[in-house]
Amino acid sequence: MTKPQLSYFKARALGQFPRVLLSYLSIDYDNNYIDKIDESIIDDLKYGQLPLFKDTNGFKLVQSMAITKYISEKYNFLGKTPEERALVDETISAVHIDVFTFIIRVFRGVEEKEKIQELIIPRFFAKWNQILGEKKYIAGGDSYTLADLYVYVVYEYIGYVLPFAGDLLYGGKFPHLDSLKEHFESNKGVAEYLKNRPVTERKI
Ligand SMILES: N[C@@H](CCC(=O)N[C@@H](CS)C(=O)NCC(=O)O)C(=O)O
Repeated sequence: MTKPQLSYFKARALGQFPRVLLSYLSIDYDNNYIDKIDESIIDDLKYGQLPLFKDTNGFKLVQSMAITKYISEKYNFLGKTPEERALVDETISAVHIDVFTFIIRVFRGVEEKEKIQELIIPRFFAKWNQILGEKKYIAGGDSYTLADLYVYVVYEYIGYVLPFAGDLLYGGKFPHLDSLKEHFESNKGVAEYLKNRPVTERKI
């Protein structure tokens, strides 16, 4: 295997974190779109779930956060000090467990949409905007890390899945988050990924 491979459905959801990461770091990878989990892949899926990352040395890994951390560690994108790395963990947990999961629950009608404005925006997006205004990088330090990438991805994603949330967030209301988005989207690899990202049937 000459290239690492990322397998995930033709959806954004959890696959977008490793896909954007691999693109941002200019890693030449096989972006393997899966229609359904069948016998061709099931044996590689430890818990029967995607995403799956296969490295060039044959190493296989599932769980999106483990995948993004593994790649980031290899490419020095995880933070330089124990404190910075801890803040990266803190941020990606907040993005994945608290915000991403909540977005999906609102999309499915399990949570009330009002909670986006009452809870998710003030508690998370406003805080990240404030941190970026004070420190430039979400995890402090002197360079972008996986924490910034996770915040960018979920900032872009929320307006896609829940357009009303985009109206509450975008267009200068959170200028530091807009600048973060601009940073990632002006990256050549990410721009290319966004251009080629397939339109999905299920809007997640
Ligand atoms: N905690 C896991 C969750 C993985 C997960 O829920 N994957 C879903 C798609 S988003 C899946 O493969 N579902 C298929 C199934 O459960 O049969 C991660 O972060 O990777």
